[in-house]
This record gives sequence, structure tokens and C-alpha cells, in this order.
Amino acid sequence: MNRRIEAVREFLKKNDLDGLLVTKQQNWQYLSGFTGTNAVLIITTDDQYLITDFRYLEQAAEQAGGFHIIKPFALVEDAVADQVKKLGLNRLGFEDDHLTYHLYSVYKEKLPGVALVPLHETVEKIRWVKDQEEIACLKRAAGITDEAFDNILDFIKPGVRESELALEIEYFMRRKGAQKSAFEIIVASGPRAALPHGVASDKKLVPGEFVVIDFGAVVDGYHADMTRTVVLGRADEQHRKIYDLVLRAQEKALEVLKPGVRCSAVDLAARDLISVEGYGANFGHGLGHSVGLEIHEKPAFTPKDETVLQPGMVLTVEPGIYLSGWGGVRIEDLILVTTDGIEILSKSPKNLIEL
Ligand SMILES: [Mn+2]
Repeated sequence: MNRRIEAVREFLKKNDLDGLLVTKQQNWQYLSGFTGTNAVLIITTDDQYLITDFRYLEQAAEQAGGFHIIKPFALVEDAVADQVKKLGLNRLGFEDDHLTYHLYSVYKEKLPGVALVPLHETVEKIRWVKDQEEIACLKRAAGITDEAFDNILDFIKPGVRESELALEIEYFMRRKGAQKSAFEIIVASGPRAALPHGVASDKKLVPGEFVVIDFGAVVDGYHADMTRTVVLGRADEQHRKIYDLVLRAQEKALEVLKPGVRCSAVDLAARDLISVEGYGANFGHGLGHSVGLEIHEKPAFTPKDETVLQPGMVLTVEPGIYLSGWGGVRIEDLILVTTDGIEILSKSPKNLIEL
């Protein structure tokens, strides 16, 4: 049986549970391979079931090898409850931040005598360390993202709207085989570059401005995430000063980053450097986050995350400095923690590009 489901079973045994009800989309995709929009998994200590609706029966049978596919007579929740009864499960874990209160109440009523045990981020934690198959998807996503950056440089010209650049990036990535854009593309120029999440607007580019571009491709459900900041026209002294500081902070974090190190220590490495130069207050977000089937996963590079890094984790490293009214710089790479260090999955150049 597959390693991912084995990890769930180990958890069930350790916690004296008879089964796990999986209702979060990324988690059921991770465990079963099923990519439809409606499913519930029941993972027991020795078998696994996928309940979906009529629309997806054929797809589920194709994608979810090793699962019994259960066709509901009417409602999915009725079929789930029937199956739980049939299997005689007494202690059933559920995903406490994904099962709605309504559905919880429905199950509570339909399954008298069954202990419904709230579990927090159980499958998510198994997903922290990516396997080879996942890493291959992430590398393909990062590769398309790099190609899209190289392509967009020719389009960055005075008078072009941020939204046009975002559209070209998305069109290019999808032509190259991306399923979709990982999130609403950020193209933030001039004073808008001071907005850490300035999604592309109809603002036109003006010479002498920074342009922050933050985007990523999705391949087989896996997200890439990269940011580059370029200057339209000639960089002045202030542009260079801020850009160099952000780049040095990013490089500092990459130096520190390896298995066995705490997430907070990586954040601190970059944050200290920026603070010493007097811009600590202008770097108001975490240094990075894990990425996978979701764009923002845990663990994360924040001052408070004490998670110890392990080989197979994939995270972003993205320091930024934002000066209200003037602009900002962020430089972000996607990295893989390896057995002895890191592999940087983003390959786009990081020198200050003037266009
Ligand atoms: Mn990011």
C-alpha cells in the first residue's frame, strides 16, 4: 500500500482511532489521487474508501487506485454514515478545520454511539515532507515559472498596464502546460510596489519605477511561487541600495538554510540583516512559507515557527522592503531542503535588471 496512506494508518494506531474521515480537497487528492471537486475518504486501519457523487464515479475509479469507490444512493453524507456503520468504526477522526459545523451535526445525528474525534492538520503534517513524485511536479512548476519570467521581460515597457503583463504571464504559463496560475498574479509598479500583495491593476508602467512580479505555475496540483523585482529604465542610488539589501538578506537566509535548522532561525538571519540597516519595520511579513498542493502551507519561516527543517520540505524565501509612497522590492525563490543543504528550484537571475 502506498506510503502516504501508511502514514495515516500509523497515526490512527498511535491515537487509538478506527478511521479517519478526509473532507479537505488537497488531502483527499494527496491520499487517493482523485482530482474531482466532491469526495469523502474513509481510511481505516486496513482499508480505504472513496465516496463521491454520480458525476465522478468513472474518474474516481480511474484515479483512485486501491480505493473502494462507493456510489451514494442519494446524499454523500448518507453513504459515508452507512459505510462507517457497516465497518463498525467506533472512534472516527475528522478534520476539524474542514468539516463544517452543519455536516458535523449531520454525522453526529446519523452516527449515534460513534466518537467523532477532532483532528487538526493531520494529513497536512504528513504532507510537510514531499516525496519524489511531488518534488518532480514542483520542479516542473518552477521551470515553467522561470520560463515565464524570461518571456515577460520583453513586455515590460513604459505605458504597458500591470494587468496586461499579468495576462501575458498567465497565457504563457498555460501554453507551456501549467494547469493554472498559482494565485492572482502580482504586478506592482512604482508606489504600488510598496503593497506586498498588490495584484495587477490597470496602472501603466512609468520609467524610473520598480516593478514587483510575484507569480507561479501549477502543475498536477503543485504550486510554484517566485518573485522578481526589476527597474523600468535606470536604477537610481536608492533603488540599488534597497535592492542590494533585500538580495543580501535573501542570500543570508539561503546560507543558513539546511536540515536540522529551525524555521525561526532562517527568518531571523534575513530579518536581522534588514533591521541592522534600519529597515526592520519595512519588512512586515514572514520570510517564507511551505508550498505544495496549496500555495501557503506550513511550516513557515516566521519568527515564531520553531519547526526543525527536514529533507523534502519545500519552502519559499522571500524577504522584502516596502517604503510607502515610493515602492518596494521583494526577491523570492522556491527551495527544496535536501539531505545536506538546499536545492534552489527557482533559476531566474537575481541581479538587478534594468529594462
Ligand atoms: Mn510566496
